[in-house]
Amino acid sequence: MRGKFITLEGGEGAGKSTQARLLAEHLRNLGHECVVTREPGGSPVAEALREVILSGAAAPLGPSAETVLFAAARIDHVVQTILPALARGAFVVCDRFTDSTRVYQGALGKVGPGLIHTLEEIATAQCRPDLTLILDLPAQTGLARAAARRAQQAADRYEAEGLAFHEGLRLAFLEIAKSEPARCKVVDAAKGPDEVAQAIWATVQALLEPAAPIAGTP
Ligand code: T5A
Repeated sequence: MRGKFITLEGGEGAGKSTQARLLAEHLRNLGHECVVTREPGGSPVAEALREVILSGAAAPLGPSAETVLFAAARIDHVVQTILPALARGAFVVCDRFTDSTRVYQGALGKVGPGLIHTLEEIATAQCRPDLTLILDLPAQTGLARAAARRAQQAADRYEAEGLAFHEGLRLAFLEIAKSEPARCKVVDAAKGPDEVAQAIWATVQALLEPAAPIAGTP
């Protein structure tokens, strides 16, 4: 049986990596195989492309070229990491996926929906998340958390954008949640890590339960 594909999305410092780790621990404690991965990255070629993108080296090429690079990384990630794990029946918990492209490059980078959609089709090979958890919190809070974590290190390509950009990200993620309510669940990420983990677990549990039989069927 195919495994379950769960993605975590949201702005900078929303707690995606922290919650991916906590969710994987919980699933493993229950005896499930769980692969934790991330984008950009998650496979050797994609990790190499991550360095290029997040260093800002590709920024002068413009948002469309960056979108192509994210898609190229995703192709390798899906083929090398995600699909094999799902085929084994494992849970895959992924820190960012296609919604980040829709938001960062699409809504904020002004790359047209045609290119975003075409590259998404090519890169995902019909591999869609079963559940997307959108970690929502004020942009300023997320940026403060991200800055505290990186200490003296420089902000990366997108973290360095201004507050208006990050507030725009938040709104764009909430728009996606509104347009795809069956797949996306919004989680209040301003609470403490344990409370956020509990809210996430309540949502993920539904994926573990077998679907109720339809009345009248054998
Ligand atoms: N990108 C990515 C695109 O533009 N397009 C795409 O298609 C894709 C896939 C990735 C960048 O690439 C862009 C988006 C990003 O800018 P990244 O380094 O992976 O870069 O950055 P993020 O995904 O933003 O990850 P961060 O590491 O910044 O944030 P997280 O993972 O959301 O947060 P986390 O868990 O590392 O926590 C940050 C700090 O806050 C603390 C943690 O201990 C940590 O110190 N924390 C909390 N503190 C208080 N309360 C809580 N509930 C907390 N949860 C965590």
